[in-house]
Amino acid sequence: MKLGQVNWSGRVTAAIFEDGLARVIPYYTLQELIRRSEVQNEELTALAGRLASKHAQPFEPVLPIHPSEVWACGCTYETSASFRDAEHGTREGFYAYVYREPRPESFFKGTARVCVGPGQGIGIRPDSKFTAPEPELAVVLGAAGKLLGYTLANDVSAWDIEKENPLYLPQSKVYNACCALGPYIVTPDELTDPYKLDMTCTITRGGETIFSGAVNTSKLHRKIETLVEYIFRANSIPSGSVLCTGTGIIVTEKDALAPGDVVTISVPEIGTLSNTAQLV
Ligand code: DO4
Ligand code: MG
Repeated sequence: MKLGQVNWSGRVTAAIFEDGLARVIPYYTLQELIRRSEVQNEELTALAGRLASKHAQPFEPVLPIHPSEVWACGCTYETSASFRDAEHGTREGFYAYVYREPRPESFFKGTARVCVGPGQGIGIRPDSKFTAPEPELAVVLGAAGKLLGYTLANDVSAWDIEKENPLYLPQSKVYNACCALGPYIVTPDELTDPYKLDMTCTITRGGETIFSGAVNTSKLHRKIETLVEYIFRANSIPSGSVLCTGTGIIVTEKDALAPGDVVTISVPEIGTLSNTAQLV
């Protein structure tokens, strides 16, 4: 099942997406639907199917969930770790260490406040000269880290700020419109193997493609369950949160985002997430 949200009757409303149309689930956001499924112990897909309108209509997907929290993991693909080590002036092997060691890198990416949906603007900090998209597979988590579904994330990052000093990582990662999510959340009964997804990313400027990259999630160096287990250690993350699993597509400084650039991330099983970069 593909779940998400639409604007219906002036409110953000949960919906099931089928064949290019949407069936709204009146009076529920996706967060509220998840909470209800947990309170009454009913599978999310069963509850959604039961409450959805029978009438399918054309709707544009908006932010698929207003997440309680967004967490992210890093250096989960070899390309991300080796690029960062090569870029970094001070400590050789700093990123290779977390790629190799059992404990993954994880960080707090923000809340719904910093999230944008399909078609909305992604942020470039005015104090960054090298902001890059990080296309990532993301998971939506329920109570106690139950995996409710998969979506796409853009962990937009001010890499020059991270490169200046690793202690600046939170400033490179967390700011207005730093996280795009969408277009849909695909439930695990429909997406049974998250480790064989072809992901592509393009950046277009003035209609011309200036960057294109691809990765298969088979290159993800960690199991998603392991990443979830680590972020939940001594850390009671609320239901309806999102975990981004790291980037395997690297955009270098020559293709640093400029205002007006369009970033498009696609995975056929999930959909296409497109956002235009803007100064925030
Ligand atoms: O180590 C810095 C962040 C890494 C990251 O966000 C990624 O690999 O996706
Ligand atoms: Mg990332």
